[in-house]
Amino acid sequence: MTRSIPAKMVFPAISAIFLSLFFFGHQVAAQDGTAFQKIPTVFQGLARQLVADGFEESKIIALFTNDELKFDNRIMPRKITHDETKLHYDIFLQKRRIKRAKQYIQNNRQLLNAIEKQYGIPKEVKVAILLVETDLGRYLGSGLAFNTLASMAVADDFERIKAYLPSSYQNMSKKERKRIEKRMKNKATWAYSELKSLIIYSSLNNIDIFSIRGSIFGAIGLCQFMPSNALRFGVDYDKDGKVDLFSPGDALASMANYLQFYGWKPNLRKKNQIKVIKHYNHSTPYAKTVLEVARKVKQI
Ligand SMILES: [Ca+2]
Repeated sequence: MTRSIPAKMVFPAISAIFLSLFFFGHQVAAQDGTAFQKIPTVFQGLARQLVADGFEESKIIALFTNDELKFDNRIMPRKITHDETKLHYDIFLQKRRIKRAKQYIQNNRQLLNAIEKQYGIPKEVKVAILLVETDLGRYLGSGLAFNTLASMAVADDFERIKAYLPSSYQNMSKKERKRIEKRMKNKATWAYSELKSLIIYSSLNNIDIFSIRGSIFGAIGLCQFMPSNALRFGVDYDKDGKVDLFSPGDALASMANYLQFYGWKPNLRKKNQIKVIKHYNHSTPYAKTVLEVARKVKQI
């Protein structure tokens, strides 16, 4: 999952496009609020906030009255209790996975070589990331990114999610509870920002937002970008007019663009390669696994 960037860093050009797509003083046509009553109660405040932040009211109401919309109480507890150090990266070094990664390179050699030539990131590194992130596109998440991010954005009330936290969280000290509450608020704010990026991404690229699957934390596509990164680093590699992170060309070029931005260059020492990959996922075991998979894949 790529680490997201602060909203203020999103390119001004994107903001300009965003403005032209979503503003135009649509608030002038704002309805009297009765339309909001059709939105599930848990999401009404969020929908109003999006409109207050400039999104077109009719579009927001359409999103939040869609049949696919679902609130999931389990998202925030998962985010709060997620422990990167407990993930087992060893499974990605299994022979059968390495074999499939090699096969993936064989099947997509032309595309991978062209992207490697353009961005300078070895194809084995990109395919290793693809393997670790989505098992080469086999696992793209079971939920819809919109539902995940919207559910996280409204879950800033401890009492609302308390019942869904593990038993070890049920009898916390006051100090610990305060820490968790603060963390929840930060995550909810982060999810709100990513939700806005997702709405803009789907609109800019003319992709139905309710067709976009995401990880349990809202990362999307073969490359598992957070939506803010999809906006900032997404590349329309196959030139079909949209950045579709579920298509191999766009996803791999976007990934290469991201790694290049964060400092990947030829002949980089291993410790610096690790540094760059940690921008993708802030975990040393993750970065080391990616490089080890790449090394094994490269072996003939
Ligand atoms: Ca494209």
